[in-house]
Amino acid sequence: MFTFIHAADIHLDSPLRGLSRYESAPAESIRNACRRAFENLVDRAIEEQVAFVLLAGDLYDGDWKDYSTGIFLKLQVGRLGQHGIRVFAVLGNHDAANKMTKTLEPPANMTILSSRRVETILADDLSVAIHGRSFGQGQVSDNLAAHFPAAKDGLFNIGLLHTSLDGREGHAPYAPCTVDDLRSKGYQYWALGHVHKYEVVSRDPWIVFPGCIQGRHIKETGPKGCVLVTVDGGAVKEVENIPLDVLRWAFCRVDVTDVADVRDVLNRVRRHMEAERDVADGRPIAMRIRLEGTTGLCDELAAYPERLEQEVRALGAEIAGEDLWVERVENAATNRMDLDSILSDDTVFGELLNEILATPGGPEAIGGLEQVIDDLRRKVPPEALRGASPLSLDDAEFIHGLVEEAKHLLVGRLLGAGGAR
Ligand SMILES: [Mn+2]
Repeated sequence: MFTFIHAADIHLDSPLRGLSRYESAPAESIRNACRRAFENLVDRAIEEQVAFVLLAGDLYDGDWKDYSTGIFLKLQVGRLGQHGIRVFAVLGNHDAANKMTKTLEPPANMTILSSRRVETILADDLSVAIHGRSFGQGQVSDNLAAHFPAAKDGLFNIGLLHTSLDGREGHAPYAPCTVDDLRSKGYQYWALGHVHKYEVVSRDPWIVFPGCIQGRHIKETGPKGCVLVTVDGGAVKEVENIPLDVLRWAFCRVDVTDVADVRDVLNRVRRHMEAERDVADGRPIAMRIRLEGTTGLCDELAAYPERLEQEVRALGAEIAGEDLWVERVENAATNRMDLDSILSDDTVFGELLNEILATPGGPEAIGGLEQVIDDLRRKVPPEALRGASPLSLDDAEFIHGLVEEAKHLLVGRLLGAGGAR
């Protein structure tokens, strides 16, 4: 019997895009989170006395800024080496062979499989064969799995590959292949990477995406880590998902249907915050709050987004101190009923609201808007144009969304100020 760890998508020293927009962001702890999570992986591997560690691509986020990234890796993989633990890795689209201009010799106990052909490594002492192939360039559209050899009889066969499989939402389609392509090889375990969310694709054979080891932005929510695989008698006995993350991202959708007042809204937000804090197991949390549902309070909430956001931030501080950072507050609550009745009123106020809401969202349809966007493009810092939620000023759909938001903010303020109450 032996165990191994399968991890992927470490994205060491991934740059923090967009975070500088938030003055309250715990940028330093997010910056270091991937390194801390990798240290956790090494600690766990030593503790479990695993036979080896598999890294299925995107160990690095891209070309190193300096050599400290490589030195960090040497240090951590070196710790594994001191305990006789080997590391087998393939390169993915982020750290493909042709992307890395700075390199260091890999540590003696680490093998990076070839990007030119499928390579098979035999660990005779364990009766294991590891078949894998690295990405030679960032964009691989070939089916790499097709060239993997058939399983070696009498051995525990592992396929190590960075792939989007038959397509996964939010992930570029690299090295595409089907579950049947993998199944046809007769391996016992496929150690995949690229998809940042934990997924057991199949149990016969085992085909697993461990997910990334540390969430880096609001699209990477929930626990992140690796899997610990136990092999007994040439077959997988157990696959355990192990969290390694040091900071957790949470996207909370708070239903505010029928709330009585702002205090009521905050009470509902509080319940979500407390629930997330309780499952985070002492880790700091970066949280986005999105209000949803239908409420008579909608306009009041929409009219003063800054105040709402500050109330929510203050609540986060009350509940978990510096361990809860509110990344953003989104108000998607609606108030159809009230608005509908005013819009059908034959008053000047009703007409005004109708006119605002009828304004088309395209920049070409609103006089002067294109000029405003041009000005904006010159003024915003470049990092605001990149990252997980960039200001996509050239994206018509994005501009449309902003115009819609502005319309509802305006209508909310008008309803609050005059007509409705
Ligand atoms: Mn990838």
